[in-house]
Amino acid sequence: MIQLIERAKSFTNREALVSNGSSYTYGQLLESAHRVATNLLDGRGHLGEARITFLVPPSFEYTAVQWGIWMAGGIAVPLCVLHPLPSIQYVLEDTQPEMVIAHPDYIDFLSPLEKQIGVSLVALESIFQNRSTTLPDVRMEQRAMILYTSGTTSKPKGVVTTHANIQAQITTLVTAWEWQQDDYILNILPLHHVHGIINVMSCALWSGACCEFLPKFEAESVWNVIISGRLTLFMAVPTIYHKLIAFWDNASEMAQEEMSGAASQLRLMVSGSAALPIPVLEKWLKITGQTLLERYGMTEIGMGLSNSYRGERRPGHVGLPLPGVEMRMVDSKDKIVGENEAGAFQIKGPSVFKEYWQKPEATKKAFTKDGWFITGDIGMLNNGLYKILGRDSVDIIKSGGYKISALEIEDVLRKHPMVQDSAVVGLPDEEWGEVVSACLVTKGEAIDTKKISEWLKEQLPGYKIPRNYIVRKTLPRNVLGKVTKNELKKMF
Ligand code: MCA
Ligand code: AMP
Repeated sequence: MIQLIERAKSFTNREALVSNGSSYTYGQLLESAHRVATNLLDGRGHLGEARITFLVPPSFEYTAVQWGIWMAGGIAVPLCVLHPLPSIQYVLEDTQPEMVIAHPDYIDFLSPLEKQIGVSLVALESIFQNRSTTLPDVRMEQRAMILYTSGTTSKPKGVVTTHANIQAQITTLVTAWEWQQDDYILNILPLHHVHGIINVMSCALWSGACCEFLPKFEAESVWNVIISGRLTLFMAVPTIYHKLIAFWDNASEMAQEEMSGAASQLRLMVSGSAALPIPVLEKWLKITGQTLLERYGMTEIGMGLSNSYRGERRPGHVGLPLPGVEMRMVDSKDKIVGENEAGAFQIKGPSVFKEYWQKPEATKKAFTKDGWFITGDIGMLNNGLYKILGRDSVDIIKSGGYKISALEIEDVLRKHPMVQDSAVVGLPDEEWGEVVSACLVTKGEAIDTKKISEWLKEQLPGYKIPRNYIVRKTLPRNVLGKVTKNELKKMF
């Protein structure tokens, strides 16, 4: 039994979702999800963990499809509406789905893949047809979702979570941040990552609260919703707070007062997915009276650490382990480190993912022999609270809250006919955290980097496109021939 969905039966008349100007109750969500499940089953008893991919913008329909897949016993694989066709093709080839459910706006975009890789494309309307059947029993240990995350390998890996993992990821936050039925949250994040799916949407639905979708982030629209007074909670990545501050800075004094007054009324505002710069925290406090609650998470673990809801929220720190999360810090020899020493974060608990999709070797490598998940993040316990110091790999970039693999971009760049070699790094940036930057070695001819970006956009999502380029005759390398990325950063 999936408790997230079972619980909704006790909230049937409450408002669950607001999307595209309409409001939907929990009863409507359950009914639509049941239809989706029936159409997916199409006479079968259980989907038996078949992968169902879907390309649907954040909306009531997105949630009904996700729940319908779960009710029928399938694995939900959300696709990103911002991704170009090759990125989608990669996920489809990797998950071998039974079908791709497509919103009408994306049918033409996806149709070449029907022929190319033989995937079955199903229009969104057709799985909402009015049919009903008895639904299967779905076990908590079953695989429920695959989300793609970039790592230290070139191509993203599918992170598989079970229903039990998802439930643990939700309940720890509901407890720690005191979610209640009367809460109302705005989702402005993409729904192919944990932050939007779990922290915002699923925590609201677990609690009998309401989640409103804005399909695309725009500072003005977010401020208008805040001014409306209907929000009790808001969660976003640091870049979004930076953009909201920039909008506030450019507004008239009267508008600033209205925005500040409304924002001060929320019961909680959270920042995460990337380090929250202290100047952003301080400016937000100055203009809204709100101390942002910073927390730390990862696709593989959900949320791990959080500053306190009722107690101290210390700038530059990510707090303490959430309920149910075990955490330790070790040195390079796997020896536990003490307070004020830098160490690598390792995490255990029911929220930790099951496996990387069809990558047993990568899964094995991600855990210690005694079952701790190796996050790759380096931190320190400082006066009772943890802080993040960085990552163990220079090949991972965080930009706008998205995790990006430098190796993936380098591999694509090397396929360009004029590029002989490339190295990609993240350069610190106030707004984006880091900005993707590339050093190119050309095959002799002069190169137009604008054209390189345009060419890359056909193959990679916008947030992975380099914003800075330099062209050099060779890449800086150490005696072993490895590119010295810290040297390279200095060259920009
Ligand atoms: C866009 N632009 C950028 C970047 N992205 N410039 C530099 N670096 C970037 N990364 C530029 C575009 O080229 C464009 O420029 C302008 O910004 C607007 O582009 P647009 O695509 O419209 O951007 P946006 O919609 O304003 O996006 C900013 C955003 C977005 C809303 C912050 O990046 C976002 O949704 N981030 C959240 C990602 C997320 O949910 N991560 C959670 C991962 P021009 O105008 O010149 O063309 S889950 C996770 O990390 C774990 C579990 C956790 O802890 O939460
Ligand atoms: P993702 O793989 O997209 O889920 O990104 C997870 C990574 O984001 C973590 O491993 C951290 O490196 C980073 N991250 C998440 N929250 C924070 C935070 N509050 N401060 C610093 N880094 C963070």
